[in-house]
Amino acid sequence: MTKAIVAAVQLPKTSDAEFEASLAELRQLAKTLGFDVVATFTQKRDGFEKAAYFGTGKREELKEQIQETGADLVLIDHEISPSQAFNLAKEVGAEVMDRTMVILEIFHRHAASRFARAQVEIARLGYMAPRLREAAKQAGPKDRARSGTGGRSGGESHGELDRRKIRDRMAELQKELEAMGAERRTQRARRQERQGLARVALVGYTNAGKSTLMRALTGSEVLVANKLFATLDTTVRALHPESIPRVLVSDTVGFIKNLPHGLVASFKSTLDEALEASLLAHVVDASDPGFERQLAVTDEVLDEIGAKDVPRLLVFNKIDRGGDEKKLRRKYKGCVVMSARRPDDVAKLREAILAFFRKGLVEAELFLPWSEQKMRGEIFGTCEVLDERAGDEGALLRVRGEPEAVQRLRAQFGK
Ligand SMILES: Nc1nc2c(ncn2[C@@H]2O[C@H](COP(=O)(O)OP(=O)(O)OP(=O)(O)O)[C@@H](O)[C@H]2O)c(=O)[nH]1
Ligand SMILES: [Mg+2]
Repeated sequence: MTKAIVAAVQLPKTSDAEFEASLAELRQLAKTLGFDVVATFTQKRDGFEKAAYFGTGKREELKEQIQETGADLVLIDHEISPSQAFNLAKEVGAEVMDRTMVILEIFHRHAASRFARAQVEIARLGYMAPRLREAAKQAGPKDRARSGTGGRSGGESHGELDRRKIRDRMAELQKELEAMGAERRTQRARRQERQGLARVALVGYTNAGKSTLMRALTGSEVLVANKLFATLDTTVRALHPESIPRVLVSDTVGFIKNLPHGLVASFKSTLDEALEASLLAHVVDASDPGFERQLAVTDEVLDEIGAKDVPRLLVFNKIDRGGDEKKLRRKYKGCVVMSARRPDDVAKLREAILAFFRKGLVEAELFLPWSEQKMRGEIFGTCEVLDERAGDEGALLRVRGEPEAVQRLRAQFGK
């Protein structure tokens, strides 16, 4: 198992609690990648050291700790520059990965669909390009000498050639994504035509329980795992048992603090589909001591991708594990506090979602003569029957449904 040291500089603006929470999260990310975290290494500093992130003395100390623990890898809890990473690695004698690289690696391993894989590859190439440039610069004259004997024309260095390959590959992937995007849009349009337009998207910080709720609400078998970024693709399923109106639920990729910018850009299309939803159910892990920060991060990312104005339902999940229900209700008006483990709570969430979509529904009284009983199936299929009374000549029904459907029935059976 790869042994890793989690390391960070604490800047003056970062509180101890925030710093600790972020380190804990990086340890969790490391675990997701299968690393064994053997130590945590920190330094308080006014800024990152320009050349190698940590100050000179601290780098010596880190080197010693690496030798003592036998660590292979240092994980830095910030995004650092290619030259800082390069210099630090060289000096301490272990590989260095920054937070962005760690997250990209998880996305890379978890990407299952062709679409997600292409998105992650673009983000990774965008991250790699300046790092290759740095490596080429460090290799210096030797690199150029090699390129002179390598039979390559035009005197291009390895670095330049690699960078051109990266650019070409990124352009190729971009084209593929656009083609897949067009295909997805047609599929989506067809799906919406078939199933109506009421849509809710489950969004939120990674590991909040979105996929678990997706399963509970729709009876589908999406992946649930106690890992960060278990879900990378948007899945869409209808609420099950079926509801009036029919509601489509989508499960989406989770967010995290300092989500690499390349990833925000490339996952925008995945999220776009979700953001066409009329309602965002923002799922928060209420049992996590850092839930407020996670909530704020999610709000920021949602703003960034243009979802600021989509109505939200705040869902505090995992309350069986901890959290102060009363306080949450007081502070966040209209929120749902629940546990995905309790069927009654899931039913409450379902009701809250339905209540949102029912706002646009209308009610009507219908009279269905006994001779027209074959229409019962259609009425019960398109509307919610609130009340039914039998009379001599037929049944009196009070129904609620989408304006169009109710209008059609009223034209035929209105009182
Ligand atoms: N105790 C408890 N655990 C829960 C609850 N909801 C989800 N979990 C657990 O939390 C972990 C993460 O759940 P997921 O549903 O995969 O989380 P997610 O939000 O989809 O995570 P990503 O796909 O990584 O964004 C799993 O181990 C779940 O079993 C809950 O209400 N209570
Ligand atoms: Mg998930």
